[in-house]
Amino acid sequence: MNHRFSEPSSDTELVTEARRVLQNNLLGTFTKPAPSLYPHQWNWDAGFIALGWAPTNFKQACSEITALFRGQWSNGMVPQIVFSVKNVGKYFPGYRFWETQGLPGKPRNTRTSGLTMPAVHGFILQRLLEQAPDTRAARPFFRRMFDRVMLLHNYLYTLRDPHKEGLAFVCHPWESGMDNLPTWETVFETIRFDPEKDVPPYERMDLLHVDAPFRPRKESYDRYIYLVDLLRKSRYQKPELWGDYPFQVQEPMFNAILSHSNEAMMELGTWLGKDTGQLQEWYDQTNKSLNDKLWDEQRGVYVSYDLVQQKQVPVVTAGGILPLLCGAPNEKQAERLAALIQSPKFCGSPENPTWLCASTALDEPGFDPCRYWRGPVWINMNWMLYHALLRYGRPALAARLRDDSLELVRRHGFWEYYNPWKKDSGGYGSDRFSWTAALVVDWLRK
Ligand code: 9WN
Repeated sequence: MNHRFSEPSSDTELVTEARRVLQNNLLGTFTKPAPSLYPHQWNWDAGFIALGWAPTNFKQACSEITALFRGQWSNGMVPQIVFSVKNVGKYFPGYRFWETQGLPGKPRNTRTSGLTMPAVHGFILQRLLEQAPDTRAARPFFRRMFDRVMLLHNYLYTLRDPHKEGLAFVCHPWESGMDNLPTWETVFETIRFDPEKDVPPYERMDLLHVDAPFRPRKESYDRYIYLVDLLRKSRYQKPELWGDYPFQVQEPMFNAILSHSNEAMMELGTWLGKDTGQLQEWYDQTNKSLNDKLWDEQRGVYVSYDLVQQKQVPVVTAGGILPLLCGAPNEKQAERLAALIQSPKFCGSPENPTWLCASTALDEPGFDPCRYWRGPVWINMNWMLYHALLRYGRPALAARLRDDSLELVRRHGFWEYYNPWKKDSGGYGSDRFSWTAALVVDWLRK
């Protein structure tokens, strides 16, 4: 069901409504991503959500990050989900399914999943510092978090980068945050398993909240659960596990975010008087490898690389444009990426135009405008693309991404994702979605 504002809603009304969404999703130390679909704390959500609190409640913004890092494992991994103990909402896979309890290295007093997510925390911290009402008072928080984020980056550059290339792999689609990209289907086609025998019994909860055509198909869920089962049987993250583990993919957005966080951490580190040499090394190496290994010259976009099959996965997604965020592309590449967003692959045609920016290119065989990550517009992607395009001196195109995002929210409300086709415009997934609200606040803050 699509909620509409009584149009036209002013920016002030929009921000007031956005703050109400965050307030209603607040569960004490953290804010859940959505009222019922996602009742716990999620990793990259926490980062975007912190930006929504920062202008009016800086303490809560810091609390989001602190609460998330309470779940950090001793090897540095920051989990995809930190489960709420109080709020036993219906979510699958719940805490027990992950079998992480009692694992050495997992903090005993928190309940977490066994995967990680895009490392947005470095650049979120930098943006929080810019908004700190009292930087002196906030210094201990930033000092603590700097060390925690260093541990996380170290984890990604050691346990997730077997060839020491500066490119971390994801071991599950959920780690990418873009769980249902057609990219993963291409990878899964190479993985042999029998859904009858190799997938443990499970019961989905997402379909209690969202209609099936807007969520992943059963085949995709079987694959997600198959991988979780492999990981939990191996007790997670043991270096020797990766030898024959079938899903190891270097994805461009995941690495662009990590790289951008490295450069943000360099600034933060300089302010804190820390040595930033390691961050510089990581930053340089990741940007170089993004270009050497993930750039697809024919398509003029970055694509994923399957470490098991040792080949690129040629699927065009919005994530493939995001290395603009960390400064990896040269001007020629940037020109091709900017041209790609404005081409029919993302813009449609004058007769059938879109809102920017579809998560998967419109002409990909796996494109689906309403099924999550197969095509819908996501506000966090648009927010990152906005900053990426500003970095490369394209303010008009950046403004278009921001304006399209705000217009979608004005017309439909704070949805998890939106149909990119203007003729079928609408919001899907969960309504009153926290990061949509938070990033509207960030865009419209004075
Ligand atoms: C699995 C919480 C999360 C986001 C992801 C989004 C979706 C979860 C799910 O919701 O994933 O992690 O159950 O579908 O894909 O990006 O962090 O908002």
